[in-house]
Amino acid sequence: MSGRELYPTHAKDGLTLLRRADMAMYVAKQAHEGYALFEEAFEQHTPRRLGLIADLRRAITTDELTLYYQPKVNLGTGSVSCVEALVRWQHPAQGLIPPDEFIPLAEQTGLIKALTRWVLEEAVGQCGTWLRAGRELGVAVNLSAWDLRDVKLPERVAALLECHAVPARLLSIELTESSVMTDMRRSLDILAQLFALGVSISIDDFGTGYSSLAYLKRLPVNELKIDRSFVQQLSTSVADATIVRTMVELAHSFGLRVVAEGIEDRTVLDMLTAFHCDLAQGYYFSRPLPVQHFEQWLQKAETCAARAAGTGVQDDLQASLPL
Ligand code: G
Ligand code: G
Ligand code: MN
Repeated sequence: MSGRELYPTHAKDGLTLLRRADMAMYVAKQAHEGYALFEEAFEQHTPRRLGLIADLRRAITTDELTLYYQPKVNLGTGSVSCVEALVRWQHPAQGLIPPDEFIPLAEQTGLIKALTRWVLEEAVGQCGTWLRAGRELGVAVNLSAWDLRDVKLPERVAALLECHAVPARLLSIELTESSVMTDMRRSLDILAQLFALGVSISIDDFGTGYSSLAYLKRLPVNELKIDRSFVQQLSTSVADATIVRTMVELAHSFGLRVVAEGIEDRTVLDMLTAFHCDLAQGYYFSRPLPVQHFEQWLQKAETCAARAAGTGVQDDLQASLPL
């Protein structure tokens, strides 16, 4: 990479160029990479963010991270067959920090690899615990673009499943289109290995990317998750209703399962059922909850469903919201 390519794109004056090169070096060192190119996002490294990076490194190895679980409800049976695991950070001084704030930091510094490893270990462990308690519940984990460049990932996932005696079909990996596109060739190779293990692959935020169709036939995929931006105005926007109905048909014609996310009311749920959507996830059923609260919610939902057997199961799931 010659200097000419960086100037004047990365800065117009020498001082800024040097400062930005310095930031890139800092990021490269943190990520244990040979080099990094400056990105606008690095400018957001305020002292607070730099402090958080150091704290995050510690948080991954101590007990500060935790997983919340949100159910995916099967619209055919009204039962919960899987959950999405969503990471939270209980910072000792700053309280609960949402993933939107620390996942980008983890990605910029390379800490994401250790974070994902922790999330996978915890989620597969929990899946095994449920399984041995007689509850077969699939668990979905979110991966970032960085994880798809990690050639060791498939063998680590295989070892993890074996260690916790969890069948691969109970683990699902959620990826966004853009994370797959970042390095298509390497991502495809890693995805193919995960798929071959029997792990389920899900495309998250479906419909928000640019390349929606061409890659569907090339990727090993089991499930599409329709982005909540299309779902939330389903009952008021004719265009969104058309888009969602078409997406469900498209997914089914590829032999894929469809999940709609962001269901917040009954009207939207009824429309999705009419569209033959397979699974639904959203605040209408439950917010993401810490494991004990999720288990309480699930128990209540099942009790209500059993009591009202034959009547509207979804009503009962919703009525049993614990929070
Ligand atoms: O509940 P919610 O605020 O949890 O999640 C916000 C965003 O953070 C979502 O886009 C979600 O995909 C992402 N996210 C949540 N948990 C994880 C995780 O364990 N790994 C990665 N890479 N992203 C996550
Ligand atoms: O991008 P991904 O789908 O992984 O992220 C899931 C995110 O969606 C999490 O932040 C979760 O808290 C959020 N979420 C789940 N259900 C709903 C919902 O019904 N409404 C809204 N606004 N957000 C939701
Ligand atoms: Mn997700």
